[in-house]
Amino acid sequence: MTPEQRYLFDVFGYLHIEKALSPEELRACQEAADRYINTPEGQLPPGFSKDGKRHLHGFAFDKSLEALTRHPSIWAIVKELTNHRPRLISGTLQVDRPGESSVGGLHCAREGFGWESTRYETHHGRIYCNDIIVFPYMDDVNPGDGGLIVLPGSHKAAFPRPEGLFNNGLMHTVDDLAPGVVNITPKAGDIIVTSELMTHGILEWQPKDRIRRIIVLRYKPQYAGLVQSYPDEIIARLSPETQELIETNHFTHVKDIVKEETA
Ligand SMILES: O=C(O)CCC(=O)C(=O)O
Repeated sequence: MTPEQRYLFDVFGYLHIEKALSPEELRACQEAADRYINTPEGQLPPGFSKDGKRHLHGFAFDKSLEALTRHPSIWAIVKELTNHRPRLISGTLQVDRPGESSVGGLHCAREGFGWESTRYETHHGRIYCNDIIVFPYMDDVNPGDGGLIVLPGSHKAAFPRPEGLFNNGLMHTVDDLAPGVVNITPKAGDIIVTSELMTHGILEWQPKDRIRRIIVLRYKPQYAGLVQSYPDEIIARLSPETQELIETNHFTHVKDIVKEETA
């Protein structure tokens, strides 16, 4: 994690990494995502299934998508935030289609799972956070399109969010955006990194002729979360390195993949 990334993540609670994917990586990911999206449910490989806009285990559908889980643009960040004990707990392909997208009210781990559930701290000049989300974008999001909204700085909030603030937490379009809430508009190939402690939500998808494909990669420390959250058929498709990434381990164990040098 560079000093710039550390400063911005600490102040705002999220990072917007522009052009994280090369044009070739992006094209491969878009094609793979489309293959998953366009395959009828009954013809999907074993272990995959769809739940509305969520395409479960999307990261495992193709090697181009699997590569996102340790992409050089995010790997040093994921390692630092988990204190070098990373575990990928899920990786869903999520699709917003014209007319189908559902609005998501403001929420965060503190509100959903209790104030004591999730930590954000700094130690020895490094950031620690035990619930991280990485969103690689396969499509452009332009101002006015909708999509992800965040309340910058809220990852460090010390007080519960009063119910009435920010339109009671419900905003449908950018026109409803309450002061202080920001709509993030990444381009295809950008990656957003944030924490579940960040108060965030989703605006309705407005474009009539474009979709929004994102991968929702969730990481926790390797000693937290469910013991087994992947079907055997999904695990069998993964490279040995990704299999290590999804493993649970004791907190003293250092995974081989963590020893890899990246930017
Ligand atoms: O759709 C998005 O941009 C955000 C998704 C999200 O917040 C989630 O999956 O928890």
